[in-house]
Amino acid sequence: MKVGILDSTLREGEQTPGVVFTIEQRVEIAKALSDIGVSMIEAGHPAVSPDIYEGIKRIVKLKREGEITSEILGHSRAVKRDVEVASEIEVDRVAIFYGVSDIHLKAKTKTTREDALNVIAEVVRYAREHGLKVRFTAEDATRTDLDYLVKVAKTARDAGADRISIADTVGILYPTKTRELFSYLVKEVPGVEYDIHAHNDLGMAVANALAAVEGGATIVHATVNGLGERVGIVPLQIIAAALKYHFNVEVVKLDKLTSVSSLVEKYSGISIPPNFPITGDYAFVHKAGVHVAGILNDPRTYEFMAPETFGRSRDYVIDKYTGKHALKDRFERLGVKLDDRELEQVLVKIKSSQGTRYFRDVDLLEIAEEVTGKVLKPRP
Ligand code: HCA
Ligand code: CU
Repeated sequence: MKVGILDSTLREGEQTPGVVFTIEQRVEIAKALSDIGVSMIEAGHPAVSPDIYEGIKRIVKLKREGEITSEILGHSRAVKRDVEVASEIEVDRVAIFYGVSDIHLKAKTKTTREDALNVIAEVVRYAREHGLKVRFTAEDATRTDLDYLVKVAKTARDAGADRISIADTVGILYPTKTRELFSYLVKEVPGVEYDIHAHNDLGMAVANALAAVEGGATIVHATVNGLGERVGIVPLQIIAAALKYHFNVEVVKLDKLTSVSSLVEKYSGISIPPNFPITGDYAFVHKAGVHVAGILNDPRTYEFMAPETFGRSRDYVIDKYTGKHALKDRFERLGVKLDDRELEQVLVKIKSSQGTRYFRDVDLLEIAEEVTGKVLKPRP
């Protein structure tokens, strides 16, 4: 299966409310993304501000020097000025977007369907004349009349775009529909490759991205931690894990995802919740007695993949859901030997406590001391 990742943390991700990256942070993030092996980096929309312009320039320079290997893209409206800026900065590819649904044509560009095709053809050709590779983005593609979307794709292709991004701009797709849409486009408009840009408004971005890949998309847009407009797009860590699990493709170095996620948490100021898949604090932490007993026998009982794959380790918490297996294991790790009866007594105390969220190791030792009447020293 041929599939790669376009990471858009620096473009879509910076469109998260409150997120701004400095030039240095942009460069560091791009470097980290290239190091883990993303195929493409959408480094920003250079016409937006001088610091984004400068950031992309620095990233392009690292690309020239061989420090970054991913293809570097600049985002661009379908206006000549934006294309000129992208060309000036010498990105590898310009990504030109145009809202093609009737809603966008009426409310934003105030163009007719026919005129929009002319604009798209003209701007794509203009970019090609400037020596740029072109991805054309059909913005709001998923609310666009299908016959018209086919015309749009053909127009962009014939004008010289070799990639087309199908943007689910407001996140309304669901998987079966996504797969159908991509299969149809691949058949009706061959000769270009397709990207899926899936927003997460209905919580299905990752599922839609997988379905698009099944339908023939060869690039999935993602951002680290799922950043992006409103509720964001496909999180890089989740799609990478899903592609590995389902299709055995490693689109990035999986064991580096956690550090990249932390880097972007730090620079974006947006922390992921503990129950976030793959890189969240609890992604590999177990709780219920039955679960912990299971993983202590064979971790596959409650883990879809080993945490080590992602540079993480497994853990479990002790509270009133805990069973004897977990408790025994925890005390063994602490270097404390309790017999069955003592373990039972500790467990009774844990279960009869009310409202205690966690029992830390010190709490457990304290309870064990009460039960045994001995002073227990944990293994150093
Ligand atoms: C935007 C629009 C976009 C473009 C996606 C793409 C969308 O915010 O400028 O270029 O593939 O969601 O439609 O992010
Ligand atoms: Cu978007």
